[in-house]
Amino acid sequence: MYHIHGANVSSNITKTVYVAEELGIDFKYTNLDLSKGEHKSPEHLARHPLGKIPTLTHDGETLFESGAFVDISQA
Ligand SMILES: N[C@@H](CCC(=O)N[C@@H](CS)C(=O)NCC(=O)O)C(=O)O
Repeated sequence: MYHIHGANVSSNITKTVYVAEELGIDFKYTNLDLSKGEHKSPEHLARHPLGKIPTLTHDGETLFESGAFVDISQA
């Protein structure tokens, strides 16, 4: 299953979720609380070295850059 980590803050997260929904991808969504610094936790820094969201994890690999999610969804 795909796993998106995001936060309710911007279109970068919204478009990632929209693309996953539009493609009918089975995914789990976890909302990170930026005010608590959850995006800078060691766990999230292992997914994204700059501690940003959104991230897309699948089979132990994590992708980031929401524009890249949109690009690969069109492949
Ligand atoms: N170009 C990246 C931008 C990622 C980005 O800057 N995300 C923001 C939220 S939209 C973020 O993580 N902000 C928290 C921070 O930089 O600490 C993308 O499109 O995924």
